[in-house]
Amino acid sequence: MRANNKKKKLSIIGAGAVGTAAAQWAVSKSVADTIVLLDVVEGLPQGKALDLMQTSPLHGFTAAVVGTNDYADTANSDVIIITAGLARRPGMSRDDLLGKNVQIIREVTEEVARYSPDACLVVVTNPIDAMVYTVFKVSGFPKQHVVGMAGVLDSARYRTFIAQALDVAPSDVTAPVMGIHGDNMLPLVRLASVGGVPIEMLLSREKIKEIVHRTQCGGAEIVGYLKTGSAFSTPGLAAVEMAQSILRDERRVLPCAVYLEGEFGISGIFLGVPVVLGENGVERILEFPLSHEEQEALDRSVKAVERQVAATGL
Ligand code: TXD
Repeated sequence: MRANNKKKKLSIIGAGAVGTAAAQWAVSKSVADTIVLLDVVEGLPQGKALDLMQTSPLHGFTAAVVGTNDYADTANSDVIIITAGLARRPGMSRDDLLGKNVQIIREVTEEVARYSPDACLVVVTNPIDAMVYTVFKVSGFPKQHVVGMAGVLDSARYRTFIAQALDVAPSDVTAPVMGIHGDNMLPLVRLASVGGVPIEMLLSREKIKEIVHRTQCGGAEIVGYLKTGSAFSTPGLAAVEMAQSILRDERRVLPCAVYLEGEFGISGIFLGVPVVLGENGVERILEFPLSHEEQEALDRSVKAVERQVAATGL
């Protein structure tokens, strides 16, 4: 981490389940000096921000937490996490959300871009790979400043299931996920390891298959339990991990949906790949040779994302 004494501002658009969790994690991890929570619903972000602010004596944090319906309050943010939009209900795919959320995302992007033209935008709203593309096109921001959150969450799920199967500390599991945030995502088996030992040497093929499948359906498993919404704690923390790496120039290597121009043989769409996140946003894409099967799986992701992007009408 590099020293940087400039005061930092993080805004979170959407004070729903994920936005609120993100605000809570951002406060508890003290990632910024000012944290703004914005929603269209009057009173909702104000109430939630006030409640969070009142944790400060217990937590001992000094950040200001502001709840608002006015984008002027987000002005000059360093990072903006966008969670506004509808969430899935049982039986709904992420694609079912597309039409409604593309409208919401257009509006939100125009406003945040107007007030914070230099910000890095971390997009969470589903279907993520198409929504982050929408944000990129509507904002006109450089590609380094627009990034989608999905891989950090999917990888956290993958790591959790591996850790449970081997009864080891989850933080010692490395397990990257690439591709679309959906059934065609690619949890990489070859590169998953525990303390540096490949999981293929520790777990049976059947067990690995089961873990990969559970990771791919990880979102639906939670929607199935919750019924009225989708996962929020880990998505909120995943978005904050990304924001933190940018705000503090940590240069974390995280799987993120970024705009590809030839990397992995893919161009013109956002897709999950390993990237370095630092003060300039996407500092670098870590490109490496894929096996034939991995490339095939990634190509299936590309097709699915291209279908989504076509449906945005952009
Ligand atoms: O991995 C991932 N990327 C995801 C994505 C993981 C979990 C959730 N994911 C998606 O995030 C989910 O499918 C949704 O599309 C978003 C937000 O999920 P959340 O669970 O937080 O949804 P809520 O609780 O319904 O909150 C959405 C909020 C709600 O308070 C609305 O009033 C607000 O968004 N909203 C708006 N805010 C500002 N401006 C506009 N136009 C607006 N429209 C709705």
